[in-house]
Amino acid sequence: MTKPIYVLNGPNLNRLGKREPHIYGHTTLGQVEEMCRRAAGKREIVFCQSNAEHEIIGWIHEAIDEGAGIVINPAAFTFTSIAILDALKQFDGPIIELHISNIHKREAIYHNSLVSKAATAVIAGLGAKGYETAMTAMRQLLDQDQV
Ligand code: CA2
Repeated sequence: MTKPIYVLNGPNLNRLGKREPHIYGHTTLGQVEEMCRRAAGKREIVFCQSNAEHEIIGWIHEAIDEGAGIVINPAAFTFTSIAILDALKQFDGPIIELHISNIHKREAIYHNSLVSKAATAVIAGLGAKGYETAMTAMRQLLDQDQV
């Protein structure tokens, strides 16, 4: 059986498309999920969002046991959560860290990602389309490793 790709989303991303469209665009998280499912092709995806750190850690543990790859937009936890970094470090498969906005163009508090230290690759600044790019890249990474 082929293993799924986990697509994990952190705090406030459930509000996507509803507030601050000048930064995050007009696409809702529901539309992002549809986009990811389409881009995943035949591969199953587990798509989740939570405002709670412990839930995201729980899904990372699940991915460690059952998953092929992780695409994660940790939102504000990117810069604060050593717990998420520690969980991701236990994962053997590819990890793509994703941000809708270009975090490096923003205020200094958005510059130092802890999660990047565990990521295989980082995508930032492509808007919601970045999720599609991440799924395509993840499929290629998994195909090349035949996972
Ligand atoms: O650009 C991204 O994807 C971010 O991960 C979004 C986070 C921010 O803390 C990161 O630095 C960059 C914030 C998510 C907030 O989501 C909202 C969505 C709609 C309206 C307001 C906030």
